Amino acid sequence: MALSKETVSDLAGFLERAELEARAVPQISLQHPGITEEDGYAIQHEIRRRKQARGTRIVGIKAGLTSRAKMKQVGVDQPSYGFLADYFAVNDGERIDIGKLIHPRVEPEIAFVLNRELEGPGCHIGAVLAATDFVMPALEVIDSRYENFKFDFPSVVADNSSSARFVLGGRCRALEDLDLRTIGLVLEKNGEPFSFGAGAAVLGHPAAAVAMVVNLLARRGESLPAGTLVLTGGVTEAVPVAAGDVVLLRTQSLGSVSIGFK
Ligand code: OOG
Ligand code: MG
Repeated sequence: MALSKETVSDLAGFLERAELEARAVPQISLQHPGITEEDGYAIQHEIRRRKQARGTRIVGIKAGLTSRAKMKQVGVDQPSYGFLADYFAVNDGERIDIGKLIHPRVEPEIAFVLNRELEGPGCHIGAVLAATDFVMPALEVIDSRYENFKFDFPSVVADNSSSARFVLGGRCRALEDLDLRTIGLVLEKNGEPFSFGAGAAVLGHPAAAVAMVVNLLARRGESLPAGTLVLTGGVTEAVPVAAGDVVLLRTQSLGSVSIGFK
């Protein structure tokens, strides 16, 4: 760790205020050039602790930057994780108030719900598949708190991997008859196709993203309890949105899910 406990606490307050006030701030590594990945997670976990202390529930976890398309879009070449708070959840088809966000983007993801605890280190795809209750298609709304959506790895980790909102929809299905690697999907904005992908874009298999998160959490002595929702990361690049836009995700075998902005 390069940062003191006080600095971690100050930066957690700084980034959480930016989130709650929907205000872009400079990337924290500009002020703290020596900041490490471990510092980034310490800040993220401090933001999570503050929210929980105020009564916010943590409803899941997300993997970030798990596909080439996503890494290329933001210029970071390493996967991360972030937490999902109760107020991030949006209903399928809902139109959300864009004024509460800074410069949102929407990305297509595959969500897992666990029926058994997963614990690392050494968690692998087999363990994840054995512990999966069902999968569903999801849209994640990301909203970096940094000016111009620009960041390096420790900065985005500290900013809870840009988490802002998410919506689950379509059909929930057990894994038995699905090959998540070859499931195709189309992301549309306002009726126009924007991007296309298949599950294998996410670390070769979306279950690998769940294992990755479990193994990263193990470094802090944490596991994922039964019932946890896990978003496995954007399959394609994310689409920027403005008021009036509607984004629809169509998937092969898992149905569709949408979100709008007003
Ligand atoms: C970082 C968050 C990445 C994903 O699915 O790749 C993420 C970002 O792109 O701002 O949620
Ligand atoms: Mg995401």
